Amino acid sequence: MAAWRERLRDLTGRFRRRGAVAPAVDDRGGPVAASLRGLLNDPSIPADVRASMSADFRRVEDMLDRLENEELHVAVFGRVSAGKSALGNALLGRDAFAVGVLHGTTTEADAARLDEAATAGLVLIDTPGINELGGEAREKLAFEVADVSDLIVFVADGDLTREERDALRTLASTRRPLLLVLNKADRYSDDEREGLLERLRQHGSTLVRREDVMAVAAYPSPRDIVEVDASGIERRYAEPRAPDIGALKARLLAIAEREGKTLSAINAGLFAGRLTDQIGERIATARRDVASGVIRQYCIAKAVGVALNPVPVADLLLAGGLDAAMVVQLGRVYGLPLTRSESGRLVAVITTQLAALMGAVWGVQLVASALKGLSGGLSVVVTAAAQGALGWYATVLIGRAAERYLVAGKSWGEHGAKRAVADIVAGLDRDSILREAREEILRRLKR
Ligand SMILES: Nc1nc2c(ncn2[C@@H]2O[C@H](COP(=O)(O)OP(=O)(O)O)[C@@H](O)[C@H]2O)c(=O)[nH]1
Ligand SMILES: [Mg+2]
Repeated sequence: MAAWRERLRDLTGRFRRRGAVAPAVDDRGGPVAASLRGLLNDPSIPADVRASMSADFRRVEDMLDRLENEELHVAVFGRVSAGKSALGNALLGRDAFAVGVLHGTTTEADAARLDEAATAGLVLIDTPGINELGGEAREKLAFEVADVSDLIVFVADGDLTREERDALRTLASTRRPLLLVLNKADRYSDDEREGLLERLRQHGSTLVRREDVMAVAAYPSPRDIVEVDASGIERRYAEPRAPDIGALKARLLAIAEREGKTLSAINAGLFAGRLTDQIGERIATARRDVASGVIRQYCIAKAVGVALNPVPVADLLLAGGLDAAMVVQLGRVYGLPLTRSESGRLVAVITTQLAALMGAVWGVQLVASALKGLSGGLSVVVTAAAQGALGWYATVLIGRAAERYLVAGKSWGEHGAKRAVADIVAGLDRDSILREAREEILRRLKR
């Protein structure tokens, strides 16, 4: 049985014989833990992506720890002075957090582990309070807290302010189990308390279940006692009162019972899912950058080659050897190796489509664009630069089309090669590519 469940049982005064319910198998955190271990050990994640996301990977390690150890992380959230630290202490049964400290400078969640109870796996996370935080900082804090906790207790000491309602919404959006607690119940009459609880239930109506809204007194004010003895002498003293957090403990236990370690599993799963998406995006970006570099190298090679050795425009697309070499390299970038003949066939498909487009759509206009901005004089250089620029442009188109084919897992998609190539042509800014090419070529020819 998970140690934190034992701990919660102790808290509520309900005992069960230790070892009475032994887990059938020790699956070390279950399937989510297994997928986290997979993510941590995935050899296909490039080292630079891993390095740029090291903080996230550390968090995955923490979550894995938590899953394997079956810890339950409970965060207290709310305004300064609502009694978050006092409530944390009451749950822990010891003074782990400073109470009554106004506006500490802490901006990060200050997590305190139980020493003895830490082994029991119930971890309370105290937070600095949301007053004076702007909307954005408040959201950030809420997300940070949600990320490290399995369950959030939102502590208020009266009706909710606007900022508290915003924060409650943000927390609810993280899909963590959320309890809404009215603290300092000892300050209110029964009627006042019921009225306030009803207000809180209304505010939380779509965010928190009715039964998850309750009143507690984490650190009730001492009772003033006046005693008059037999001789009529009055004696006054303050009698400390024990915390009244029974309702909250019962609720925590019920949720813990109901969801058990799946709580941590769900949260870890959500985070790992987000992380996997981010890793995917970074890998895609990194690959695209490398691919752009490869395409540019071949653009320069082709353009300079053509410029030094002009060929008729119609033949530009036929000089396919370089293109095939480029496509082989692009295949490597995308982790989908192509043989030389596969890549030759791919280039042939693309150039056939390009040739059709060139003839049908641009023709003369394209040549005019290539010549634009080149001042006369050295007509040979002008023609060479224009032709080189066209070669460059053709290489970009071929490279981008091949890239698209590779990204889709070696497929042209449902609309086929013709449409895919036409999309690439339409999506690229022809004139700026030609301009860049001419400048680059002229720079190189002048050298
Ligand atoms: N009357 C009463 N006062 C409380 C209760 N809980 C906390 N307080 C007081 O509220 C103040 C703020 O408590 P604290 O836990 O430091 O609030 P935090 O800023 O949310 O961490 C302290 O002076 C506590 O003594 C309670 O249940 N009843
Ligand atoms: Mg505090």
